[in-house]
Amino acid sequence: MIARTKPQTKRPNLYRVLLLNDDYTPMEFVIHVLERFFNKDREEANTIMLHVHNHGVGECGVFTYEVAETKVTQVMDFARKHQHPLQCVMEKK
Ligand code: TYC
Repeated sequence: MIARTKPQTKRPNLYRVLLLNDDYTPMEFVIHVLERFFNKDREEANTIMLHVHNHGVGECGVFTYEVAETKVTQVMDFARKHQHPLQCVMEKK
């Protein structure tokens, strides 16, 4: 019998975390979310926020499943706490 070995490295599934546009969440709040939960500097946060504002959806980062799920929960809890309708979702890459 010839023993075969599979290549050992398997890449984890990755998930995009996305912010969705709405008409009510203040731009400044979205920038703060991007700084606080996605470690963006002010300039990049502003760019992403404007992209979402203009295109309806935008990527905040790419993570493994558990990390992505945690980010979504943190953002949704934070938005709810401040009574903003901001929506954050994840999708498989
Ligand atoms: N459209 C919002 C406004 O004009 C700003 C906004 C940007 C809201 C990004 C949500 O994910 C969002 N105040």
